[in-house]
Amino acid sequence: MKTIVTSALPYSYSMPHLGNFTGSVLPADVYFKYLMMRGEDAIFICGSDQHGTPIELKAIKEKLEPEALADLIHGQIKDAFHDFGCTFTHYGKTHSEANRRVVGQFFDALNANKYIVEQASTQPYCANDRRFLTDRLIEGTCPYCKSNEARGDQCNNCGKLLTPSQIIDPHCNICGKSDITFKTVKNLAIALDKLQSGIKKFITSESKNDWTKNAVNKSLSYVDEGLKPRDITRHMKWGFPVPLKGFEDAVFYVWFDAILGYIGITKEWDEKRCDEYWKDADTRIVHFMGKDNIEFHTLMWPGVLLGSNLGYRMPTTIRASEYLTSKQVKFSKSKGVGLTIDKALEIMGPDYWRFVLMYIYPETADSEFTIDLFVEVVNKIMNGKVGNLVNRVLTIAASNKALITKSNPGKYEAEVEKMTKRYLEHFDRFGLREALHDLVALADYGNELMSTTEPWKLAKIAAESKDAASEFSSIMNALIDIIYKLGIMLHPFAPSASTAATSYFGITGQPHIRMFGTPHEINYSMEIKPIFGKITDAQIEMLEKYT
Ligand code: B3M
Ligand code: ZN
Repeated sequence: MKTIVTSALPYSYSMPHLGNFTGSVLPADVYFKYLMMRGEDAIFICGSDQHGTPIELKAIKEKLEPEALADLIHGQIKDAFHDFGCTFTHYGKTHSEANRRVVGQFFDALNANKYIVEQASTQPYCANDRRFLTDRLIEGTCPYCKSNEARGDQCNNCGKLLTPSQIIDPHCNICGKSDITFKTVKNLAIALDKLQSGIKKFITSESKNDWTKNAVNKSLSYVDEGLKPRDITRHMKWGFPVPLKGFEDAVFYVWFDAILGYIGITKEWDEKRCDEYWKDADTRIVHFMGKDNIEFHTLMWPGVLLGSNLGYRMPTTIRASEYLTSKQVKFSKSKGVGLTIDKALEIMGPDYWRFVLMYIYPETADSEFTIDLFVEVVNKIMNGKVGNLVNRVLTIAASNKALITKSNPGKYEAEVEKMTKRYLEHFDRFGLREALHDLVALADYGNELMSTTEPWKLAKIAAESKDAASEFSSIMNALIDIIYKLGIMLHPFAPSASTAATSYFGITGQPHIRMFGTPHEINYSMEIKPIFGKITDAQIEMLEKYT
């Protein structure tokens, strides 16, 4: 079986912040690393979402071509993900020749299959700026939840899809004025109404594959309300031109070519292997995203795939995270301020962020990031529980190596095995945060074993007492086994610390789950160094700058 893992494609108008990263790229990378440890045939696809109004606007402001700006930021984002230890099979972009071809091919197929309809819609027009206001350019009050966070396409607060005319008290996001009139324009739309029964069938059958609850509930409630044709073109300049007479002034709507970007980016990676993955009946497709991206992946995307009927696989698993929020530290992508991922790495190395963010990962409910929590997880858990255990076991073992003899699995091994099994089971059902907590539980078990049995005391009397010697050896075998396994289990979460910990056992490169069961011995010639450190006051001060 093949697996395609994707993360929602970050908009390349500004650097993602920690909340964005935790919502999709990080869990996707953690899961992909797990699949690699399992030796699965998997690829990890992501890239920059380069079209859309915000980039066009920012380009106008910065007097750049939108493409030049989008490529510039794309490069910066790509570098930051690399620095974060993310191992994409390919990190591409949506404004590529490969994606342009994919979009054209799907559009033609949808059109030939009669799923493209013309829709006249009234579009907001700002008389002051003399332009149509797309998506994010119009803001106002949401007709459903009455928050003032409604945008042209979606409410930021309740997540409902919107059309601009539904917005109450709209204003223009460029000039801030309410000098808005609605003019009639023609757009092309995908007839989701005609695809409704297929989409519903898809949701009901595929959601059995570990979809997050929010994804199932939201998708079903939209389908039950009844789907409507959804525009796939926009009257603006930046984007892929629409290859149809009468639409020379329009481009494809950013979501249409972004969602197809999953295929376009895979083509950009490898034209031939793309189809080997996407068209194989045995391929599993796992999409990670934030909860605000659900509808696009569970309604529009399957609609595009079903309606085009080009033989590409439908999504298998939808993993939509809740939000990582922070009242204390600033997270804002649209404003481009706050703790962005590149800035975060100037403070602490990638392992610390990855571990902490997954430790509080908003898997089933929003989760709040605070500096205190960050400090606590780094100091008490990473360094205090995991790092110290690895260090102490290595040190005690190194100074008493003659006393440690290979023994049969003792009473502790069964417990250790149960704990690693739990980690694997959680991972297999996408319980990423739980898997990390299982890892910490194993470290707790090791620490408890150490403090209740005090092996260093046994070592001292081992010369006189045969019982103490054998007890020491059996405890040390268990502890060594624990730190060996912890080293492997750390890989998806803290890859560098995992490399450091497993290197004491002669493992070079990426660890593998099957190594759990292989014999392992400490390489005593290596210098013992801590795998994690504590956060310093200077680092805390740097973090506080973002409050
Ligand atoms: N660019 C992500 C966002 O809403 C959006 C995802 C596209 S996934 C095809 O920030
Ligand atoms: Zn305006």
